Amino acid sequence: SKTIKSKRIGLSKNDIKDSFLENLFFHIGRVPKGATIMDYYQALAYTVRDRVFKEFVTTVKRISDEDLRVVAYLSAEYLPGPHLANNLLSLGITEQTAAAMAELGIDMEELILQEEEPGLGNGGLGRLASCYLDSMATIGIPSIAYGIRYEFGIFEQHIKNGLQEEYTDKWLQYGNPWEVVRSEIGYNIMFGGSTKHVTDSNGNFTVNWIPDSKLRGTAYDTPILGYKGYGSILRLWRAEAIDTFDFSAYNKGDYYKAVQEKILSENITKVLYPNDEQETGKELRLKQQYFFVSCSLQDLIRLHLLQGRILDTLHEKFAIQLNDTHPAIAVAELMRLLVDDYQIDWDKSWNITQRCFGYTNHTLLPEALEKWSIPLFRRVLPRHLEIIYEINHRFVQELKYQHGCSDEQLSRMALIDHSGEGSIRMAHLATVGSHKVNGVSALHSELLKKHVLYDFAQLWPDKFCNVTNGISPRRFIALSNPLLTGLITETIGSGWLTDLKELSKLENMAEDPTFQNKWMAIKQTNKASLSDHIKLETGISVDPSMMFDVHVKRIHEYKRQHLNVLNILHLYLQIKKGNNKDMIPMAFIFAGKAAPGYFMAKLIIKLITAVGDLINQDTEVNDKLKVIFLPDFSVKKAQHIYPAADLSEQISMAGKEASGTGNMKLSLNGALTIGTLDGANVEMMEEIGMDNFFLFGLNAEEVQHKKQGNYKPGDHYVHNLHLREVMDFLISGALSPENPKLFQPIYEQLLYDDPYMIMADFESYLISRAKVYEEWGNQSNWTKKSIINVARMGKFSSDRSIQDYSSLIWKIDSFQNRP
Ligand code: DL6
Repeated sequence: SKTIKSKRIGLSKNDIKDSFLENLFFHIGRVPKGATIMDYYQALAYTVRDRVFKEFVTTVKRISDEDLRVVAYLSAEYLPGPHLANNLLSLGITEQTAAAMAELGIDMEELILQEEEPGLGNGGLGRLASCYLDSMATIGIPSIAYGIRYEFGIFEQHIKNGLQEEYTDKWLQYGNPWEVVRSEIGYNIMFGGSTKHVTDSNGNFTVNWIPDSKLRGTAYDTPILGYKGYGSILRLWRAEAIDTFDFSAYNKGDYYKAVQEKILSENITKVLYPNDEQETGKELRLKQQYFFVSCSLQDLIRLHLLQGRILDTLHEKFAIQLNDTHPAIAVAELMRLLVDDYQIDWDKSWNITQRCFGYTNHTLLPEALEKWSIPLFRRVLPRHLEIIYEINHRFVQELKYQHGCSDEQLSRMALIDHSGEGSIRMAHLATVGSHKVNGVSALHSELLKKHVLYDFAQLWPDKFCNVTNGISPRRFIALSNPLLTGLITETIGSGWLTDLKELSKLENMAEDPTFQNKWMAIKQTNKASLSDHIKLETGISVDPSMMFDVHVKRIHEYKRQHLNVLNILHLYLQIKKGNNKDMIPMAFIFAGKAAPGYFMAKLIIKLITAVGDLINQDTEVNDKLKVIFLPDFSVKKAQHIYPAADLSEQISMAGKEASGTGNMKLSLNGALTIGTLDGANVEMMEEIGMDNFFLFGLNAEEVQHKKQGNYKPGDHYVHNLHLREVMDFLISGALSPENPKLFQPIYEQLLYDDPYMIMADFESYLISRAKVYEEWGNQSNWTKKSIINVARMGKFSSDRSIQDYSSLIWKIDSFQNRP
């Protein structure tokens, strides 16, 4: 049995081959003859999963044996990307697995392509959570991540006639070999109804919540393996009915009612919400948040008590991190569990609660700061409303009597906003209920203290800190860019994969012509491969010798994809006028999803594709310019794009992008950045140096100042000829002959309102771009800057971010630092 065991998890080519055939037979019920490519993918996934489990089980045993403190990461979104290639990398078995498959006549790369990625997030926030899981497992921070197992993740984006269309995501259609259902780990979750306050004959006061519906959350576990490191777990909750079948209804012939409860319950985890809709009225969304939070907290309490501990020490065992306000209801839920279910007194419960939680804020956008209407809250979570009122009451008393706050301050800081029908400010609940609050870049953390949470920062300056975001170099360099990874490793060794600062050793090579040639050749190969991909997806040919100017991220007005488009139109008009002698051939590559209900964002996609249609077909222009919109941006697609970029567009209006992480991914793949002083761009520029970064635009303070003054976007139209030309062109009908007024809303908004200061930044953008063209003209110099960019980006590893969280907030030591 020993040999079977070791064979099952062995890492040699032969062991992998044997396990693969075994899994194909026993798991999938197939022999190679007659197996489909999907059968092969699944068999390989099980083969790799077995090996991942070994590491995972070892880590769990160590956490339990050594009784270690654990991070519980609560996030409503994750974007892990495909697991197979990442797990092969983490296990260090990519080569022998490819060889094992080759011996069976199978191309491993083809199997890797079969995997549907779990699109359980909208964008940066979800991907950040997955980078952090990767880093916690790599460094060895004991961790468990909790979330929602959405049956349908982020919609699939199709582009038809230049417009975005949304289709249901089908990530589970062929099953999911990476997860294990833990049917025995499940919790009952209650909704609605009313509360009953009871004092018994001994004078003990209790509150009973009498819900009007209940369902069950079941755990689905995906093991996560760090790079040559430790294990962690992503535990996602699926909603199920407690009684899946109502026999009495069935017996009465009401077949629909017999399964109605099952359908209603399962709805809770059916679909990921795109992040655009108005919060008010989104009952299902509130239920989702509460559902996953309650399951997770009940699970933590179970794990804690299982070890024979008492709840008074919950905060000693767990550091619970709230990823934005989506899980902020956890503050009230933990109070309910401690006070109502475990009868711990309020003050002690509050002390435990505050010491458990840390809260990360990811946005300053007022429309993204969650608020729940009180009538809705009362309907869905009546007991929590009472608890929040009580937290608020005590907090307001403290502000008034201990800190002497004015009525104005009280109403600004309260958890309840009394305007209209009244609402609960979830960011305030998270702030009051946590011992630490952090922003995600230095600038964002400062702005958080200066604006959105100003009063709280005045009151509790020590509560606030910054943890600048980071990205996983495994996912976004090693997996995405194997050629660059090879060159870097051959030059400085492989230490950089777990200590990104080691990239600084590349700086010595920045001016070495042989190294530069290798660097350029790799970029060229990556561009050629992206060109093939573009051709396949869109039918458009792009010459890989063009400069690849890349703007990939969610489509949002504050991210200013339309500023980029105005410049493209400017270039187009220059060519048309014959001013194109020294123009550098450029391919503008866009990708990103617009929230389905966000009219302007969808119009911006239409604008990009319309400009593309005009330019790509015009033979007078298309050897100088190409405009591509790659549909359905995802982690998988992003991995093709980042390695091929020459220029990275990070052009949000200063003060709006909390951090950005695409900026880091592109720069770490050798793209130079054109950007504003926003989010983490600021720190990137500090590290990389002004000479190697194309800065432009107003800074956050100037934006603020202009907004408070008498900003007239039309003045820029009047004074800047180039701007006037492109704006006039926008509504000339040339872009949309069938509907000449199509882009009028963009035109009018820019001219008369311009909330994102596009008109104000246009000229500065063009000046900065002129520097880009100049630098591009000297390819050796450009390559030197590209190498320097990579060499100086060591700070932006998610390993560093996790170390910061561990030391500043969680006070958790990694396995690496333990004897
Ligand atoms: O922190 C991750 C990511 C940042 O990089 C982006 O700058 C920021 O926009 C994003 N924030 C959100 C918040 N959304 N909501 N609600 O996605 O977080």
